[in-house]
Amino acid sequence: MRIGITCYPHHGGSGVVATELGKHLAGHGHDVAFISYSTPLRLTELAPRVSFHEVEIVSYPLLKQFPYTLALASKMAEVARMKQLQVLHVHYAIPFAAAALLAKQIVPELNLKVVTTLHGTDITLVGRNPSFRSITAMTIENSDAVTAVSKFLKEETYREFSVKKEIDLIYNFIDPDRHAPVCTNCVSPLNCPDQFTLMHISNFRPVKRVTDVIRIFARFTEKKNARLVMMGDGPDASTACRLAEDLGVRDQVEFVGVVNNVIPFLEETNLLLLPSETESFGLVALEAMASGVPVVASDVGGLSEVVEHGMTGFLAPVGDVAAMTEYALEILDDCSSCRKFARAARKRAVELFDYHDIVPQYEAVYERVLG
Ligand code: GMT
Repeated sequence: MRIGITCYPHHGGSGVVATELGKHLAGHGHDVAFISYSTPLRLTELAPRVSFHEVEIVSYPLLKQFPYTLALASKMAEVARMKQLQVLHVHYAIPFAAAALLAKQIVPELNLKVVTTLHGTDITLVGRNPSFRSITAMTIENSDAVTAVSKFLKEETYREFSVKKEIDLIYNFIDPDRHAPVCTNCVSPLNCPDQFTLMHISNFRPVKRVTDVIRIFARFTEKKNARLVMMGDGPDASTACRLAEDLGVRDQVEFVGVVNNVIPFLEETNLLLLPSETESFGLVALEAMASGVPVVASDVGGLSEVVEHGMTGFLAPVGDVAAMTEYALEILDDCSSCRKFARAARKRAVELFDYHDIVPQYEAVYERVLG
């Protein structure tokens, strides 16, 4: 098949899923064309059958806000014509589904099919906004197929938008060979260190509650020697840094910024903290688990579909930093507990979210819409 993929190219789970999916599809012999304003973060090199097409951003005094959706739609149509695309698969509804539906009308002769994957905040935050609510519902109804990355998100979409469209549940995935503990049987050589490494990965937006991460870490260090790796960047990074200073733990917290390859960091991590306000899936939790890293997260959204409470980590109510600290201490209490959680985390990630099982589910959706 010939598939066009559009996503947000900067850091963020939806871009990661879109890019990894595209690479695996090309590995299965499909032609994949990425269409965006810059190269997706994880598209570090173009493998055979993968191409990248840049949407040009032009400036003109009249255009105070550049109409990206229109430029993207034109580019999608141009690339569709050039590459004879059959499917446009957009990751994140706003504004990509609308752009794809426009592109479909620009080149009616191609009979392009639009597949929209809902990732989370396109439904739970942005799509809900009155400015986007009706267009989000319209694009869901008019896509040829719609997929959601968790049961929670699928149900939330029906609840929030009262759409009739059939939504396929297709979970996010990992490559078990790439995301692997350093030593599969012993799980991690670092799972019983003198100093524990805790990690948080996000875009540091308010929804991620990064100050909760710092508070949990500060309480944790009252009992255990530890360091905290804060990976990513965003509006709340400086607030988190100030709080670490105020709580006297700044020296143990490293802000490493946006990182292309999280794997070497995960290999040195004992526990991931993800105390989000909302999380449709929590791809970072899955990537951590695949690397044998247990997770303490908030009990929201689709996180309970990823993290098995009491087995691969723990879930606690949003904002309950005391409970999350206790859970972190329980997991890292002794070597056997560390290993037990690490093994279970790896096992669940591989059994339920292996790309070998998930990517064919997307291929089945493409085949279905193409009739
Ligand atoms: O978490 C974000 O703010 C980024 C967002 C995105 O679009 O990249 O993440 C969403 O999609 C990810 C991939 O499907 C999910 O793993 C995240 O849980 C989801 N984020 C939220 O629902 C807040």
